[in-house]
Amino acid sequence: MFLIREGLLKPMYKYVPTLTDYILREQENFPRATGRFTMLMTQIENSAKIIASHVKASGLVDIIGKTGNTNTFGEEVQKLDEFSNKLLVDTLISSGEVYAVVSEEIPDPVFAPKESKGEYIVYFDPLDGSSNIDTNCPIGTIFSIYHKDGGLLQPGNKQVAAGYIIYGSSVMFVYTFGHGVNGFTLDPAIGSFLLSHPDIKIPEDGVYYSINQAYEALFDESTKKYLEHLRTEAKSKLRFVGSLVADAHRTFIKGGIFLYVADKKQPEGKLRLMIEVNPFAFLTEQAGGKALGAKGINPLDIMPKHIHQLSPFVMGSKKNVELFRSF
Ligand code: AHM
Ligand code: MG
Repeated sequence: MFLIREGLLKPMYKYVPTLTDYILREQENFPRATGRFTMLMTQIENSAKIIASHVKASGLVDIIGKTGNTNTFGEEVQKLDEFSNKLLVDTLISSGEVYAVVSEEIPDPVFAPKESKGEYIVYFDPLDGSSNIDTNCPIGTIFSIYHKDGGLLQPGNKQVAAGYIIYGSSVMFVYTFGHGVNGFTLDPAIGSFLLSHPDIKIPEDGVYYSINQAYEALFDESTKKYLEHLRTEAKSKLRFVGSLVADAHRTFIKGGIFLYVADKKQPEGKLRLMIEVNPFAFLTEQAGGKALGAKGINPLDIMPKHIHQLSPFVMGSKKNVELFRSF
């Protein structure tokens, strides 16, 4: 210790907070906190690690074959989705911390049994971007947490926390409690998420725009004009993975804009308000960016009518989103 203090010996290790350290420290800011919320976050963290290990192994074991089942919306469900869904439902319901969970893969909410009912409602998409599972492209888990007192249908501005886990070239856990956004990268050697991206802020503007341009013929005139402007007048670059978690994550880090707008075939868009749009709108706001929902209003202010309600979604750097809005 003395040698280190005197600068005679360089320390070998630098202390880097883990996700668990960080959540525990944040809990200290709430003097009346009971630790239950920390327990819930720990359950999500542990599930993410298990899903990450399965995603990594998916090319090795025969787990990615399609099951032939379809989800609530008639979409094909693949085995990793089913696994991740079951893991999260079972873990959270048996944790004693949740009142109910709502999964993208299940039409109705799942309620915890009377004897182990907790205080929170967790909305989640267990494995978003499922069309990318067997292509080695990034996929992710999205979660959004509410206090049970507001009931199942609450506007996004009532979220207690929201975040996502991206299973990409590295695995990252990114979340907000409403005090900024922090990102943690999984160190596979020790099995811990380490703080790698403190206080993430979306750049003021960026060159990337992300939209499924194949639907352009179905977009309204103003969106077509906006895209034409990007192609001809602005120095823009198109990036679209088809995995919201990956496209939004890039937008958080590099700036730019992500859009999944309404079109003639999907008049309400494709993304789910409570499961996909609101968690990302909360994160976007906390990272200093801007989000738009139906009719260009803040999705966080929309009172949902249905747990699986759809919504158009635009998010990203303030300047890019304002430019889109000006069209
Ligand atoms: P999923 O939850 O079934 O994976 O669907 C949601 C995904 C988003 O991640 C992505 O932004 C979008 O669907 C892509 O849709 P499309 O194939 O119409 O471009
Ligand atoms: Mg999804």
